Amino acid sequence: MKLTISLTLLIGVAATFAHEGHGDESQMPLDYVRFPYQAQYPGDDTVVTADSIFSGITTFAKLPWVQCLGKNKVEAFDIAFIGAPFDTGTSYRPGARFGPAGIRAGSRRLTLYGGYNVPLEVNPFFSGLKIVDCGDIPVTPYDNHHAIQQIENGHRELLHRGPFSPLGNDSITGEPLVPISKDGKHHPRVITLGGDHTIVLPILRSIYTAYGAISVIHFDSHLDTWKPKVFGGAPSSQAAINHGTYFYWASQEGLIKNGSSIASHGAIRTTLSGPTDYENDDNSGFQRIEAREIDTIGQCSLPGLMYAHSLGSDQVGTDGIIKKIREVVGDKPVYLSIDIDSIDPAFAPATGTPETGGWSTRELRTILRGLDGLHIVSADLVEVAPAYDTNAELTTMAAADVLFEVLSVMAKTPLGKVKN
Ligand SMILES: *[C@@H]1O[C@H](CO)[C@@H](O)[C@H](O)[C@H]1NC(C)=O
Ligand SMILES: *[C@@H]1O[C@H](CO)[C@@H](O)[C@H](O)[C@H]1NC(C)=O
Ligand SMILES: [Mn+2]
Repeated sequence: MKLTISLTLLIGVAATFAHEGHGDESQMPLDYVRFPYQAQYPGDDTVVTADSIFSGITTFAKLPWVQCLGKNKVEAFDIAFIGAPFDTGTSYRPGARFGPAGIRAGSRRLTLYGGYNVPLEVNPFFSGLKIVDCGDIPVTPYDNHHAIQQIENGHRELLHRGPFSPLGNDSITGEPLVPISKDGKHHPRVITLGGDHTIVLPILRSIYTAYGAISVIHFDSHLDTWKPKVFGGAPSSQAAINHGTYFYWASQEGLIKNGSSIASHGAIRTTLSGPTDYENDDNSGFQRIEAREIDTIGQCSLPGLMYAHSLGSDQVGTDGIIKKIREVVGDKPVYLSIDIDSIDPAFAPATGTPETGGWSTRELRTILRGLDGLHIVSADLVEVAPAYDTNAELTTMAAADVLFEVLSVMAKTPLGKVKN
């Protein structure tokens, strides 16, 4: 038994370094043992050390820690988790600088049973991709201008590192895939742990260098396209860049695709300064899906028939939301940004600007799985402020599980297309 496990370990490690790529089932996500519950005891010299999900150093999902921005500057990967512990763009509750550490703590349990995602029929940790936790980008808490530059530089350095696995061939035609990026290169994916939402401005500046203006799927209870005069009053040019205005700036800078059907907000339910906030949001290129639409989408709204008729079952509830998002972004390369406040504070209270009336954790996870097949080039999860969490780690667990869905969707779809 012990021999079998250590052989599996050796084969796994060997295969990982042999550039096997997609379809290979043998990546080892855990440094020491195949599954934590199989931890070996010290004294067994075939295993480095005993480790289990509640002990040892905490990385996202117990993935290997690679100092991607430090001594392991040349190490290649396919998907990297990286923290951006920045929260000095927050309007209400500060504390998201502890988000990366909190999300990692909430993610410890993800591989307890091995990490197979039942509805998506994939185990991202054994999909042949090399997935690592790069630690955090160094971010100063004293100077927002400098911090935003640090985040862009850190993200860019990861994004432009050659990926570990080749793109492989199309699963249907067998034709070799070519990159979908604008610079023609195959880039790894970066999943950023926020941090407040301001971090998405430097991230989109980084994404632009590889993909050009990008489509965005944004889950949030807020618009985040507010004009600086409306959100924060803009007493200085630096104050004008904050967690309620970064999409306004991203649009102004041409980082997100503009036009009628390119970017999509989901879970919106904020109050406004007035209806003009929605006009401004339209001008920033976004389509909105309000949180409450989950109850009504696809249902006949003729007077008196409000709840009597529903259309096809693929057009109501979470399916209706998924359909609407997919129609908006199509098969374009897309950046995914998730504010934990899209989930109702009953399930995820520890956040910068909580809004009641949101989606459940189950609903958001279902909607994210509905993005299966989209070309998600990178993603983030932001606004987790662990100091406001329950002792049961409700919010950080929700954040980790949401990212597990994102990771699973990414693992299923390579960032390539058949040349035509
Ligand atoms: C992709 O197809 C080529 C032939 O076009 C083949 O040589 C190669 O082994 C295939 N790669 C994978 C990962 O299947
Ligand atoms: C985006 O497009 C809309 C409508 O086409 C336009 O009104 C708006 O000015 C554009 N925004 C930017 C930043 O180009
Ligand atoms: Mn936000």
